[in-house]
Amino acid sequence: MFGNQENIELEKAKLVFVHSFFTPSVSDQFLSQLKTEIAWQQGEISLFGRKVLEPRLSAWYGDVGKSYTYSGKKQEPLAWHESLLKVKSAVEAFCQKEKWDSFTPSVERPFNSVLCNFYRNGNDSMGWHQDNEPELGKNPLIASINFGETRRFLFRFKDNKAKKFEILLTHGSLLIMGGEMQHYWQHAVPKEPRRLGERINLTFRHIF
Ligand SMILES: O=C(O)CCC(=O)C(=O)O
Repeated sequence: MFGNQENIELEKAKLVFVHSFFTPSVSDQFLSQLKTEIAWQQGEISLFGRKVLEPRLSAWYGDVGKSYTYSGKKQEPLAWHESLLKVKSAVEAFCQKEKWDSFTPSVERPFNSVLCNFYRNGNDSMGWHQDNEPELGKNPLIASINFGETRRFLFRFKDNKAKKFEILLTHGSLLIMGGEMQHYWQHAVPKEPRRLGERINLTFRHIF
């Protein structure tokens, strides 16, 4: 674990990327367990006044009462299960060793929730957004784990979209977004129709 760590300083943001946070064989196991154990659902969003299905499956897990409202929908948490808790403790142990600046209040406390996303193939995607809902606190620390197909993860500066950055999220990798990132930067997972494989992403969060 923890091979190939990169610390990336962006304007108003800190990123940590660990290419091989989990080994390929451990990652294979998590991928197949999570695929069957998570209660995947395809949610609906409103787009220009029309209800459309989200281009991916998702599920929200967490401590009792830690609900999360995004895209206009309130999600009540499902109860943690073993695979999610195993990933969570590895990620927490890593985050607690790292130095995070004072803009990141949640690092002293464990993550208490996770948004799980399942991309069935390269036609599934996540549009531009910021993780800035009020229940995440002022400057959230978001830890994102990836299993399965490699996908591009794009960043753009909100007030100057020409400022961009991108990273390839690979099988077993960990990406942590910290600092003031969610105020100044948006992120997205674009469609990549040539990528055929399945991908699971878990973003651990702290809900206040
Ligand atoms: O699938 C990913 O890597 C992105 C997930 C994401 O942006 C989110 O959960 O807010």
